Amino acid sequence: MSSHEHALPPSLSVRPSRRTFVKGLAMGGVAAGLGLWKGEAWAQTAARAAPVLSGTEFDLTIGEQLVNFTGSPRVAHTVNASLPAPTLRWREGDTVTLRVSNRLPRDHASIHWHGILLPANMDGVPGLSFNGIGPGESYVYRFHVRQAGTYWYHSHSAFQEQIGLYGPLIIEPREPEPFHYDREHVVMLTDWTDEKPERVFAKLKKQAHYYNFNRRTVGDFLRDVREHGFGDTMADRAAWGRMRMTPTDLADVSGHTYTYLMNGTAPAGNWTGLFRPGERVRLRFINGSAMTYFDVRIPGLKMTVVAADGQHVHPVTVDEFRIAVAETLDVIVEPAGQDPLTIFAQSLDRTGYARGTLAVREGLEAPVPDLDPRPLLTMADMGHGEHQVMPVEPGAAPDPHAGHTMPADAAGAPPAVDPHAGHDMSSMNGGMPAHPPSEDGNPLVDMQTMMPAPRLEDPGIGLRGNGRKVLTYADLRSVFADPDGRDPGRTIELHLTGHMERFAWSFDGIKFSSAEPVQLTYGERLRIVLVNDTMMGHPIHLHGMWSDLEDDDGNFLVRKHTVDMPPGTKRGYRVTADALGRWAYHCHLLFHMEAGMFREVRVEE
Ligand SMILES: [Cu+2]
Repeated sequence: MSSHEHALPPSLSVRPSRRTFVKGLAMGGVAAGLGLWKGEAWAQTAARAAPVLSGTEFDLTIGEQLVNFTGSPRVAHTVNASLPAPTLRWREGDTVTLRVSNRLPRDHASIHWHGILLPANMDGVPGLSFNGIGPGESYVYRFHVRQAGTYWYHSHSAFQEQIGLYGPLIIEPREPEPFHYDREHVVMLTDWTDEKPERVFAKLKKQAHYYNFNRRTVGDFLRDVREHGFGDTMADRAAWGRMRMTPTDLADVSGHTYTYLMNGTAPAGNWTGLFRPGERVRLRFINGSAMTYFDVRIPGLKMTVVAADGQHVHPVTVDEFRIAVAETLDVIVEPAGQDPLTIFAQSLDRTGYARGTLAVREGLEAPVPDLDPRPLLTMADMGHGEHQVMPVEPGAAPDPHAGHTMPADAAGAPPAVDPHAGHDMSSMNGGMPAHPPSEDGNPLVDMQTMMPAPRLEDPGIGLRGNGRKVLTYADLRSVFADPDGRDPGRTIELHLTGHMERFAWSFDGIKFSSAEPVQLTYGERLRIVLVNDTMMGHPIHLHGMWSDLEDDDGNFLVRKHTVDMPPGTKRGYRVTADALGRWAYHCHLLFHMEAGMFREVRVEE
């Protein structure tokens, strides 16, 4: 028995057979149309670039398509039989018309244009923007393009985004850009699973640790005792035990089921982007994953970040960046010689990677780095720098040095924090935040952060002090001043909440199904403050309007459409409610959104 098996709970005696990272097939990808699939003669085709469609009129057909990334054919949902969907190229200032036809036999479908400013009925969210596109039906999207940059599009129906319905969206600017480049490549990073996403979700609901095989073992424990002493190790373990999670809970779904794709190509397939030595190459990174944060670097090459979420930023040169789900980053690289270079995108939990190669011709490859050591989430990650960790005893005063505590124990223990003490705690403990009353005694909430901070300059767990210059949000500065200019007229604070074991995710402990819309007044400038009370990162996306991230002092920092919220952080951003209608506001981790971390934002006169 391997050490992994010792650590698995008995309920997991039936496990996926592939316990190592799935590198996929060299020639995997879109295999054949359904006509061929029904016969016997389907064949793998070589990894290929998704087609590029440009202009102002687009016909997009959603259908089923056979793909094969691991040796087992599976049905994906695709646009124009392509995975990723075709790269769309628009021009700022044009009016685009997109006829989207749904050829799925049974399911409704939709396309949402991520990060795009448009009328609410063009946003593609079933239930808010429209009713979705029924099987055999089509929907015509038409709107004026008011921005430029790197974006993407994806289904907003059920779990279609996990099974292939996503593609890059590039908008050419009207004005020249503040940097120069000779060629460009889209680098779209996604996660693929051979399991049906409905089944993945059901397993997470039943056993949230299902895909987390990285349990610590007795051997690890003894090593901790050697290194840190018995008392500290015990205290640390007791604290983790009370949280009902393990320090390796970095991702809900891991490389044990996921194959990580670069432009629809598994690592073994080695997607390749060509360059000539000395060229300046623009790479448009898009994280189109359902659930995976990627840490990206190109060993031997510096990357100069020039845009984030499609919007220009002051250039900043880095060795590595973390890209949250739904974010985009544009970088310029200058490969000087003939040597191939690996684009290495490891998952945050270090259970796998996507990779590809920059090369002067097809067929070359460079060494692929080992995965970094798996980071351990410590209590100190949760908003406080001290390595002092104390378990919170029922009824005891909360420890201000512990990052998180539990508001209520679902197993029946008394709450660790007095549910009525929010304001008193603030005065008692200085930095202690007030939590919304809806979190108190809430069976959907098992943690609260005690010392939240913006931590904009923190590279994040697993990237600190790794010897490389890692991009942080503090490095991202828009090239323009606050485009609105008004001070926010009011502040809305929302807490990101969850219960790890129940796989329950929500805002303020209230799931979407029982929540009232967030009401905004047309034209107002307001501030949204998010506090992450959970131990996972959540990329939060507001549709239809920009999220203008503020720095530690509340000044405008950078314009984004998706704001990542690492565990224990508190971050503020400004929103101009300049788009009437009903808009989605949610965590972009697909299974978190589905579990309830979603709100309607309603902008009314
Ligand atoms: Cu989330």
